[in-house]
Amino acid sequence: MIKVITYGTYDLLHYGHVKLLERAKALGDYLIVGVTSDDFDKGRGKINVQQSLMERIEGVRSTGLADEIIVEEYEGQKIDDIKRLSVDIFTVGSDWKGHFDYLKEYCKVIYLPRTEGISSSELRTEGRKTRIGLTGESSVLRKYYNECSYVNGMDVECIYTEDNATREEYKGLAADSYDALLDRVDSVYIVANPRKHYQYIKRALEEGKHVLCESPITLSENQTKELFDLASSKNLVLMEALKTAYATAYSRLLLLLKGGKIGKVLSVDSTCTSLKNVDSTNIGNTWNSICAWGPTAMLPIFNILGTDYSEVQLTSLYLDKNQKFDSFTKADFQYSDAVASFKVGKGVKSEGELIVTGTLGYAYVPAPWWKTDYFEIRYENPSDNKRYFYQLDGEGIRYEIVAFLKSIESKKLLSCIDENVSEAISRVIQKYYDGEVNELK
Ligand code: C2G
Repeated sequence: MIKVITYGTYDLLHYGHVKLLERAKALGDYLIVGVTSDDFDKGRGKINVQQSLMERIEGVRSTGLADEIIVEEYEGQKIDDIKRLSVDIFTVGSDWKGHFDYLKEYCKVIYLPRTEGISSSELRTEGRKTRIGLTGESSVLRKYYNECSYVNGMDVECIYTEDNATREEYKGLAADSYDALLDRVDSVYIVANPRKHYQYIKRALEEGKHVLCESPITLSENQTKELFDLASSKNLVLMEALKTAYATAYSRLLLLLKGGKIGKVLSVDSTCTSLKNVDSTNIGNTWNSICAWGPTAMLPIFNILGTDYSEVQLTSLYLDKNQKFDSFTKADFQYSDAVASFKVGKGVKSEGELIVTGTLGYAYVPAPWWKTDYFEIRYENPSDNKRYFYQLDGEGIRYEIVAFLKSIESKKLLSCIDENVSEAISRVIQKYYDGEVNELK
């Protein structure tokens, strides 16, 4: 009996896939099809897969061509499978020509003709296409511009910025005003000065546009609530942009903690600082510490302990008190059964780590924890410690844009940040702006 094996994602199964499977089957007597797991695809940069693993397996099964279906989960697995399943022929489409020649040591390798004119990427783009406009003055805008290019269906239509250098850089895309930008798009990404967020978001929602807005959404809890209500009444997506929430390492850490890996959590302590020059001549337009870093630093606190704290105390060092520019803020949260703290700074430096203290052990995420691909769970006995590594592409921004696009498409909020977390972030920031702060002199 000749055993043949082939692999693929098989997203939105189409004629090209079926043809390939038919040709593969014809090479032997028994066909094994390896369907890629979501993690495996993410690891090789295929972040845009639309169907779940189960749906994709079902697609392959429905062709009736596979005698056996397996899941491809890790790099190097093909060699293991070929040996374990006594495979005679490995085959794949000609788009991979030469790529799998290393398998010739274990079995015959055949590249089959690929069907031209059809692909999952085209099908994905057909079903979902949104024209997005980017607005704001921060250099983060550039990162979003670049990351959108990795997401099929998310086309940057235009950019509105008051920053001359950025406008010059994206001359061909520049819109003359925010309203002109809204006229040309279905959705908007906002990274303007946080004081402007409320007006910008409201205007976009009133115009029927979906919104992805950098954290904090607004500087007041009520305004944030009001905007979420407005979005939901108009069936629009309003999503807080906080890339860390989309980093695989971070979301896996949350799952492990929920599963009791370190016992009961007693304390969450996060630090985020940057030493970037703060332009003291343009302080009004510069993001202060609490806005630039506060939301990121609060994210693990609210994700792990919830938003129902009984008290929070803020202590700040001001660079310019009139303009409410803090170069450093420390917050201490009191919960009924736990505590938490964060330290944020601009023009101040500390170790940017995240530590979660539990009754059995602790989680340690090294600096810069907000864009890490790695963490450790540590115990009293170091030989029990475990290290966890994950893939991180585009600092998480890419996955966030995919979630935004999928939310628009499915008309269901697929944000990793619950509304109550966004509201709690705004609540703490409001406290800061209301001046309920101990001041360091
Ligand atoms: N294919 C084809 N014609 C098309 C599209 C795809 O013949 N128009 C083939 C591919 O060459 C591949 C199979 O169909 O052999 C599955 O394609 P994908 O789902 O795109 O999977 P791919 O990323 O090619 O995965 O480990 C994974 C494998 O290396 C291949």
